Amino acid sequence: MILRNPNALIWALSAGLRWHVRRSTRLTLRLSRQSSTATTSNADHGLTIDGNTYATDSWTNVPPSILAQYGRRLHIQPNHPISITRKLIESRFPAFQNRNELPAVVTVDQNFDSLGFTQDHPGRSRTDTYYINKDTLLRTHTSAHEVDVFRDNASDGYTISADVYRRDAVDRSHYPVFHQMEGALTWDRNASSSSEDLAETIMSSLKKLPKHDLVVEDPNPPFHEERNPLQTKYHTPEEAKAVAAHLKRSLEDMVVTIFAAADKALAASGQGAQGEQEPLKVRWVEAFFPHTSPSWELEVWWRGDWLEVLGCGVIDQPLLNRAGVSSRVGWAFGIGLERIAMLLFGIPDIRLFWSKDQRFLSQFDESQPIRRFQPFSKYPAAPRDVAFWLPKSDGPVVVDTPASKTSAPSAAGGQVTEPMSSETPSFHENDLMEVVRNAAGDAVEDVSLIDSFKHPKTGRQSLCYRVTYRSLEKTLTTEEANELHEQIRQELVLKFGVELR
Ligand code: FA5
Ligand code: MG
Repeated sequence: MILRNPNALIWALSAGLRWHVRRSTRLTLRLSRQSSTATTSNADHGLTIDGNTYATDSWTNVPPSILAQYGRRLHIQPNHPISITRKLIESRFPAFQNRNELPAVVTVDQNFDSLGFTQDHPGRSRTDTYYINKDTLLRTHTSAHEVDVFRDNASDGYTISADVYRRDAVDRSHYPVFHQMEGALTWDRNASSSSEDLAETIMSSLKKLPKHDLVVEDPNPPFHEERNPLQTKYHTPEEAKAVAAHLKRSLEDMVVTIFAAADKALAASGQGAQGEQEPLKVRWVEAFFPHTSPSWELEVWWRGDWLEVLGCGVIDQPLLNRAGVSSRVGWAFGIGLERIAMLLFGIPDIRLFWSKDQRFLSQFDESQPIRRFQPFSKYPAAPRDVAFWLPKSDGPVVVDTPASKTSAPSAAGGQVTEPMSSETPSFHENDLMEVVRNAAGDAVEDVSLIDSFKHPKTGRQSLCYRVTYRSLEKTLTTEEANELHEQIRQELVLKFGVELR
């Protein structure tokens, strides 16, 4: 059975035992992990993050490997490609207020409730989200701050850039810590004499946006009763259409700007003519977020596949009401800064952003035009497979999660349809990903399911994952790869009771 609905409670081990396992994992960590003074963890005394100590409880699942990465603030590091990308996007929204220092520890209310996430939304599960305790977590998206910033009502438009945290798949475009930028623009209904007047105001502001000649695939209707509904209680069709048109054009303009810069960099590097870059292709696909309706995702054609770069939509009106700005109407988006930076600079692997290697860092200079990243090394890959029988159980098995797929469910919404609630999975792939990350950290480039098989007689399920080891810093010896792999195999037995094959 292959399904994807992670409404899960997987932490089968008691909290105490879990911490024990985690702590011993940390002690045996062999690959370089950034150490950070921003955090300390202690099973008995709670977790201290940015000087605040939080009690831990049975919900706690944030591991030392994540805390070790806390506090780097790559999005505001001068000359870091994430920061350069942020500034370039901000420059397309010159009238917006930019908020770039909001702390990562938020409440369940901020991250989920305030945005209208249902109680059974998969994003809330501990398979998808890093909890500090049952009320407190590491934000999974910058939307966690929307209601607070709307409540401030300091400007019509704003951006929020920040580090966000997700228990997610492992591959070249997914990392458990990454950076998002939220952007929102609202209009005050009270400044217009009528609904028609409001729609017209928005349309005339749209006409002032820069034009582009990008080919955009957008077969979607402005809204769809079942798939992507208009908020009929609050918006007229004309209002929603105007907001959506303004939103899409603004984001297309941003993408065009990014790619113009990327193209220039490519040409300057001498790879322009017959380089890897194909003509820019983008498309809009329908999406679902609890905090917008209708909603879309924007995808860009990248290295032979559609890569999702952002989610967006017409802001849920009850959300604005909760923020005390019920007369405002508008749009919001959330974009993955790593994904954009990878396109912009030609950075092939998301792990590189965390590198402290001068061969990486010295290539970026915010006072200069964007320059193409020159790979300084490519160490050999060491693939190792792990095959195992799952323990017998009636619960669903969640595998083949959409690491590189588009329009996937995620810790922040984003799926095409509203998530269905389901039983607790007996095995969730994200837990395997976490075991791999804690044991081998950045030495792993990719983890993929390569075989899934149900025994016709016994009904037992067998899974096989390929873990591709490849360090960005050195050649891993056969022994090193074997040792990491063995540690992972043993931990799968210890944690999930699997039987190795
Ligand atoms: C969200 O996080 C929504 N909060 C976005 C949003 C904001 C929608 C405002 C509507 C209004 P999503 O889970 O799709 O949506 O993530 C947004 C973007 O973050 C993705 O398009 C992708 O670019 C990036 N992203 C998601 N997961 C990862 C990951 N593990 N590593 C790197 N980038 C990621
Ligand atoms: Mg998404």
